Amino acid sequence: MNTNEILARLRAKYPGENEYLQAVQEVLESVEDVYNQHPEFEKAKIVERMVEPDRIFTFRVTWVDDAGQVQTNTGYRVQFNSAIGPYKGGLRFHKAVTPSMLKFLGFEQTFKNALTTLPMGGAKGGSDFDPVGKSNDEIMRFCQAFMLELWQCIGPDQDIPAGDVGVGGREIGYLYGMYKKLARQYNTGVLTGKGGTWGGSILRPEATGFGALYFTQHLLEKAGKDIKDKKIALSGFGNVAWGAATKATELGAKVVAISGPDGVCHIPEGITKEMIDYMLVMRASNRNKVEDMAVKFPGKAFFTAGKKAWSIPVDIALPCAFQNELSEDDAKELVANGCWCCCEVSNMGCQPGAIHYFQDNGIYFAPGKAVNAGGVATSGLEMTQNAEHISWDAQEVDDKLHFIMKSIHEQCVKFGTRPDGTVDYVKGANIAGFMKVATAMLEQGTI
Ligand code: 2IT
Repeated sequence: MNTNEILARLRAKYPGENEYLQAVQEVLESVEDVYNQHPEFEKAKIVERMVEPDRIFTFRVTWVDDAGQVQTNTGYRVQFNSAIGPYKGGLRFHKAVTPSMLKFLGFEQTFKNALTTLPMGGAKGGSDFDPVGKSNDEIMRFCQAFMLELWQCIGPDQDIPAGDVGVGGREIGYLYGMYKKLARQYNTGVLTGKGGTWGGSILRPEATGFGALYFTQHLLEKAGKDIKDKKIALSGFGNVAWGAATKATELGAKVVAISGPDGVCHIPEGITKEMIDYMLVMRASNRNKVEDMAVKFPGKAFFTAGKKAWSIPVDIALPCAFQNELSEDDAKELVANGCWCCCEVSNMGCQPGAIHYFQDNGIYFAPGKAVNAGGVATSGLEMTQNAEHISWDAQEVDDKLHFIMKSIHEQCVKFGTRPDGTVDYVKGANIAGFMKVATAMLEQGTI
């Protein structure tokens, strides 16, 4: 494989699609050596096929706001790869959504889903709809309008969307209600992240954050360290950050910083149960302001405008919000303040310069596609429950999630151990996911 040649071709073909090109570059650089040991991959042009989505649906979404004004957004579903299972991945509602962003996320999803040990292909979808400042009724009307188009593209054995940034349990409820009306079928398996009384997995809301902490625990255990009493900074206050804060606190760590687009909240004594509960209120308000935490808990949480979570001295950094949210400068500031571990929970949360800085300075680093895979893995468990018309209790789901995160960590170690015994988790995760998808593509012929 000539990585540079492939990248040059993609850059010329997709100019300006920087996040997608960044994601592809990282995977190709990781797998190059292994790929070259398999001439059958080269012959079947596996990489050239794998970097292109199978198809992208684009559709207009028109809805009426509370003022009676007609609004139009664009909706997308990128069905990236179905070599090892039906398309699976979240829906993102955010003003910055473009087809290219969803392409990068669908590409990453393909490898992540392969790591979960479950049979799921990769997809991503969403819209440039901005939930900030929208009322509950506006959210509902938008979800209904979005599903008017999306329902034709999805199905329990075809493509199974879920939540992502801006799409949580509430949105999945509205989406499912409209799907059911259009399809005239109670097809529980068509979406995951459903409510507990109508086919949802009892642990799905917590799963991404919980899984991330289980992975972090395995990484620390391999490094001979313990999470107890360690200081943690995390970004965001959505569903993922909430699950991560809950589990980190339960394990005895101290979450001393959370952040939002407006700035950072420093919580010197560590986040409390009341504050963690309040994160849900902040998310549901659609205000998107972390300052609300400091207003609610004066004397305990201190807000600084315009600063990131990475400005607070901690042991462990957990980016939980958005891609490229941690820059090389942020990495330098973290390390200068004593940080020695960064587990990416957001998809591609760290910029390449930050990852290189961490790796070059012996900081433990693990990529989002391994660390956050517990979310989609629990979606996979939800699909199994729906297909079998059964429901597992929280303990059973948590046990399975534990087992999956342990297995993902083992795959990273298997494929990522360097000659000196340390682990390159980026390489390990990429090779493990790649080998599974590439083998399936090869066995299924040239299609
Ligand atoms: O990035 C992700 O893995 C998700 N947004 C969850 C996808 C899913 O299908 O549960």
